[in-house]
Amino acid sequence: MTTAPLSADLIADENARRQSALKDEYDSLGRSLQRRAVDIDKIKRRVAAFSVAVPSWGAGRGGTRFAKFPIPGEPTNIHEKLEDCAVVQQLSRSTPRVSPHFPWDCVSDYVGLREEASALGLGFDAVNSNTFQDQVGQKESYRNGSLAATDEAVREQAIAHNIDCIEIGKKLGSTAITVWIGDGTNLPGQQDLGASLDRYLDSAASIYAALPEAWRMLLEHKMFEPAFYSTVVQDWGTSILAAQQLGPKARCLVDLGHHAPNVNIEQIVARLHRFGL
Ligand SMILES: [Mn+2]
Repeated sequence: MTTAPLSADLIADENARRQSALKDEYDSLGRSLQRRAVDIDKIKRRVAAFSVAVPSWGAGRGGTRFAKFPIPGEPTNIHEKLEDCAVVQQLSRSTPRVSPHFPWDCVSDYVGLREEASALGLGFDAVNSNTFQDQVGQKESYRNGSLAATDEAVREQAIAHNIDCIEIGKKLGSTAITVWIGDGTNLPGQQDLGASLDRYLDSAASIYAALPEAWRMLLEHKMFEPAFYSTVVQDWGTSILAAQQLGPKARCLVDLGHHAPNVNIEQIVARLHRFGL
């Protein structure tokens, strides 16, 4: 029994109003594909099997460290975000999972949160850690980096946060953690480019060691931002080197918005796919 926000009757009524036009267009498409010897049912089965996770921060106004312009009715906590994600799932039937972000989505009872999501017809996908901004009451600052920081106490704090996220994910039924760091430099010579990667790899190995069986660690790269001169995990080259060094549970996560102009992102994904990364 689910408690989805939209009533089944409302969706059925709205669907019924569009049914005949949709059928007309679908049948036409089917005939068009048939003339090219393409079976529409075969495509339909593949599309039906495809699903994506909605990031919890995708509900609402978005934005991270940039200015945020409020909109009426935007969700203010994970409970309201789940409701919005449930609406997306009800309307699309292809987004059955939510990818939460911590500490933004922290609650006191994760077993309860999982039940709440389940009642909305949702499950949880990869948990996301956040060491790219300081949180209220946090002991060490990430202003000079996190997993690759020169200060060991900062690295320890960042590692512990990621392991906390894994522990939360276990309660939520997640099987992956996404790690993106904002570590980098603004000027040549500000940091040793080799040593900073070594520190990142050491820290990442500590997180990797805390992964349960069947979990994955998704490494996200980003060319620039917030650093202007160098970013520690700046492209898929560094990402794949890190994934290969960490082990088979590590994979490269490709954010379409994290590359230079004119970069062929499809080709990057094809290359990573070819090597199972
Ligand atoms: Mn991203």
